[in-house]
Amino acid sequence: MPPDLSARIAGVPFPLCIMNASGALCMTEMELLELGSSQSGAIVTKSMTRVPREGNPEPRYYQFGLGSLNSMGIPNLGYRTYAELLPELRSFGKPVVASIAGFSLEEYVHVAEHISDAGPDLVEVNLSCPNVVGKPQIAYDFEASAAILKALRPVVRQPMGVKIPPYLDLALHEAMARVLRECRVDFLVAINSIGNALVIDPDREEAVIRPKGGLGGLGGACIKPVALANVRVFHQLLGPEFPIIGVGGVESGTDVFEHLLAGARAVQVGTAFMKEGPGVFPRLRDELAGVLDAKGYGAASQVVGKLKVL
Ligand code: RRO
Repeated sequence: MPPDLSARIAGVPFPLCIMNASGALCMTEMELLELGSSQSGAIVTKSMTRVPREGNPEPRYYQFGLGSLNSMGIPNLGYRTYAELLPELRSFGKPVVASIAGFSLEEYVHVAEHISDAGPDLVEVNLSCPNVVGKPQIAYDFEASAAILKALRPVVRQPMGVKIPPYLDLALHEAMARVLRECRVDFLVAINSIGNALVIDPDREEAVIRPKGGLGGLGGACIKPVALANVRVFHQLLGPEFPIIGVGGVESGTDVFEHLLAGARAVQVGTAFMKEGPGVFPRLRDELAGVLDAKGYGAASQVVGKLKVL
């Protein structure tokens, strides 16, 4: 019998514990439909705002050996278009995760209310976009985060999750864990890209992307240790019953396995999906099945949080 690679997040069944990360090839109707027919365990949308956005000037995405750097600037079609697409997206028979963003508490509430009415399976509240000039990442401000999540809780009728930025000090993990408990958040997505990184092309003597003087969100293989640490620490702080989706540096079945060990029930794939397209999902699925099989596990869920402590 092949290992069971399904997952359950806040009561919602996922046929496969591997899905796209918000932002990676999930903005246009075509991209979302392609995700629907792919092997991805869910369809996660690009973070949506009240009105459509073009995003930042190009070049705004760069791939290199260690990962990727982006400063997209939340380009999206606006929540109305995603709300209209939802019935078709749901017909693929896997969860649809609506990612929402905003520039004010009122915008978050407006977008959440309307997208919740359209009936996604889960709502992912992005509190961690690093790429808008003059707009700090909300999740580094715990009071502002709590205010938004408290306002969203009564209007989001689906399981509500939060996408956090990387935290690099345990006092910050603890502060966010308190907010998540206080605001009755149902699941966590950890982590967004590491904000405001710089990649330089030494030949051209310039930054590789244009916006914000070249600063952008770092993703891919090089951020895996930071992602794993955040998954691990939140798993310990919030307890084994609290669902966590791990994101960061998933490029192989072994990377998925490591996220599971750290405490993730499922993973999202950004940089590797951008690089490989939808073929990444069956590849990771088969590789994970191989890793679990070789180690004698019958299900991905058996591994969650089982990291051994030295
Ligand atoms: O659109 C972006 O620039 C972006 C977003 Br909303 C996000 O949450 N994370 C990221 O790396 N880029």
